[in-house]
Amino acid sequence: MAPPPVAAAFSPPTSAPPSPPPNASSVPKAMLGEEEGTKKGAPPPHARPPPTGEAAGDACAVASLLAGLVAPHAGDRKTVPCSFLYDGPGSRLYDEITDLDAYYPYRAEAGLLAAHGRDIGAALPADSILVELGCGSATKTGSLVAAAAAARPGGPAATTYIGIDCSADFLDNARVNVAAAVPGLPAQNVETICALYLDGARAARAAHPAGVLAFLWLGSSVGNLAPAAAAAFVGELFAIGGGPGRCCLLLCTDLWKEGARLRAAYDDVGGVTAAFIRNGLSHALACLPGGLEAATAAGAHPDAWAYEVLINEREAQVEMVLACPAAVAPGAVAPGVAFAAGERVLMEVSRKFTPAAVEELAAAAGVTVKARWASADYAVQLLA
Ligand code: AVJ
Repeated sequence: MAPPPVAAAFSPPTSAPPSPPPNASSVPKAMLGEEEGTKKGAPPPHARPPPTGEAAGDACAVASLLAGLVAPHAGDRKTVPCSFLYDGPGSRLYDEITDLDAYYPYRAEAGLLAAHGRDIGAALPADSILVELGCGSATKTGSLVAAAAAARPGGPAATTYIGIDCSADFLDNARVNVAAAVPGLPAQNVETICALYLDGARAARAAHPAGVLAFLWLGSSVGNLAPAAAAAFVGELFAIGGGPGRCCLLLCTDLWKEGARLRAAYDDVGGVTAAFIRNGLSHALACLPGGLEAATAAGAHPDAWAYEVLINEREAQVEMVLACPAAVAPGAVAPGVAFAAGERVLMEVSRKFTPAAVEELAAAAGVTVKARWASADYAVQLLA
């Protein structure tokens, strides 16, 4: 089956040097945790960005960047891996986005977890170890951990929380925040792992070979992945956990909704999202041999690229795109890379889910949706 154009956004072309593991060809490397990444600057203290691990200067990050910028198949757009969005300035801009009134997902998730926290906590296996992917400062997770602890016979003393994040900066805060939110939780029951998601999941499994692991994935970051990549990621996570019965996944997803609200959330009037996306292009260009200077000399400084938000109903996703203002000659920014005036580059995809789409994701990963809690805007589901 030919992948839809946008699914190709995350698939390295065959020329890409890094070879992803089987069955996960379109999962960003950073997410797979094949190698230790370092991240420049601080991620936002809340509302986790997608799992980055590719930093500027990282050879693999540059390889995947180049792979997305060399001439794609006819009809496909060039792409920049979304990990380039989350450098230091990008993380600060993303943090600003979560404060925007128009950016509803952050508050929608917090509201849903607040409204159904008790039920969600009680639905997690009573003996499970809570393992959060991309915990950051764990500001949203504390109440969930408290609810899970309250629902189990042994209470907080019988509860263990493990926060995984590729940025060490926030892991100390995560420990403090979880401890503060869960009175009676013994300090030794709060662990942190500085790693990419799947590496962290492996480490959690190794540290607790006999336990049931309840993976928590907040923030709808799964929306950055095309369907096949999302299924491969979830499938790999369950494989690491030991399969349903030995692990489960609490998956938070933004919901498909009318275009006007999506557009307002991703093309805010203050231009914060546009600045965030343009910063990602700056970061990406700065990693190429010609640097930002070559693009600027050609009249294509990132600030001059036009930011466009496309609401793709067919794929049920928001596409964040930049249009090049002027032709950039082949080789100017990097060997084999050229831009035409007006050419569009796909910078980020944010998939929006329906219940059926989550069912499909679960089925493709070989698991089942066991429970679902939702508001009009957002959903949390338990996969096992
Ligand atoms: C962090 C991927 C969940 O898709 O809503 C927000 C990223 N990009 N505004 C999202 C984002 C522009 C965000 N995720």
